[in-house]
Amino acid sequence: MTRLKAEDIAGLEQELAAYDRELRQKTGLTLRQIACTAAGLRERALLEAVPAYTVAVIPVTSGLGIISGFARFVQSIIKHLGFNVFTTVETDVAGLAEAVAKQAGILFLADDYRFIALNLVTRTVSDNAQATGIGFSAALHGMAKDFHATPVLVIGAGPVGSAAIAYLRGLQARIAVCDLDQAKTRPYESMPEIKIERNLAEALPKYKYIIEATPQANIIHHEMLHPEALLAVPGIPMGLTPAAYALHQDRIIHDPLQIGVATMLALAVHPNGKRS
Ligand code: PYL
Repeated sequence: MTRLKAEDIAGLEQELAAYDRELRQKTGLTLRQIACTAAGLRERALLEAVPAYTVAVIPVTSGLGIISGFARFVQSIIKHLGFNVFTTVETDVAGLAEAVAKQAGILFLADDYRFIALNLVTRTVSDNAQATGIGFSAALHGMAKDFHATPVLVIGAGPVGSAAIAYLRGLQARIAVCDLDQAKTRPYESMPEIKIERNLAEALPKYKYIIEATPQANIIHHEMLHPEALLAVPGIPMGLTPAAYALHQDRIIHDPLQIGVATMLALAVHPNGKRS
């Protein structure tokens, strides 16, 4: 997982409403609808859960420490989805105690290795990498519409990419996967519905639908892409070069945290997609 920097998220809190409009325009879904679609629950079920939960975001100082603005941005995404949320004054263990003392039922906290949402009532955990993989897959599905006729190339079979593949399999999508590390693609060699692409440059122009889930920067240049490519690009750094992003940005879904956090919340509220 690539660690965010303060500048990656600076000012995005004020742009959440505009980002939500951009998502609606590109995918036909709002941020909350993407999260609910990915988590397998109706938007009404999420909204009905609002009175049941106060959410706490707990800053964590371990490892490389606090990322300035991280907790506040996570809080703003959760508030944007309609939930009561606060960031604890205390950090770490004291922050956990403060969150429980203030009746929080769902806790969001991240160290340098894991970012989780912990539901104290249902005793379940949702994970940012898994939520990001399924959230961006749901967003791409909203943009692409015909997954059944057209294969999706997943670049990177790490925690985010493998979650995306699992979600796409659930949609009976046609899937291709490419990863430099053959150990990451080996689990898919026995799956007939998944094609393994060994060479990214050769594969890219063949695919209209792409999920770029690698920690590499600048591996996708404009001329490598299918002319009608639609891309889901979770997190930072972005695999596309700035020039490729500028040329394609009306057909790209990209953010550092928004879709992942929104989907974590939907999963935390209804961990196994209980429909109601
Ligand atoms: C959750 C993000 C998504 C991509 N990389 C992950 C990352 O940057 N993780 C580190 C988060 C550290 C947060 C810090 C704080 O401010 O509480 N412990």
